[in-house]
Amino acid sequence: MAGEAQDDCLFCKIVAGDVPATVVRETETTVAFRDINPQAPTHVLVIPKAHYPDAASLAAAEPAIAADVLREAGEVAAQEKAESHRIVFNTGTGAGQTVFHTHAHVLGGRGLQWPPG
Ligand code: DGP
Repeated sequence: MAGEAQDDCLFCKIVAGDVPATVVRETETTVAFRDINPQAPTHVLVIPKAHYPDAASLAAAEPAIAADVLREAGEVAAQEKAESHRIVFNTGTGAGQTVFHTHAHVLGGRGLQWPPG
């Protein structure tokens, strides 16, 4: 069923506590944890606890939870004192998505170039 945990999903395992992560925030619907391969001094991933493969499918099925993810991304930036920051949803392999469980990257703590590579 849509939104249900997937046995083969790394981020579902982090939600379940079966894979360790450095969690910085948690709500009823979301978890925020540090990226294992940080690209900036602040690099936190905000995920919905429910499994949806990308941002668009989450927003279509559960718009309130998509809003929770965005709000939490802002809260992470504030908590990290990253006033200037970037919130990114890579979508599709061509855009660099490697984990197919919706996640917002929150990047900050250094100057960020535009356009990204
Ligand atoms: P993306 O490439 O947009 O799908 O981002 C996936 C991110 O997930 C990538 O920046 C690295 C991160 N990542 C992969 N495996 C783990 C893990 O086991 N723990 C944590 N904390 N992050 C991970």
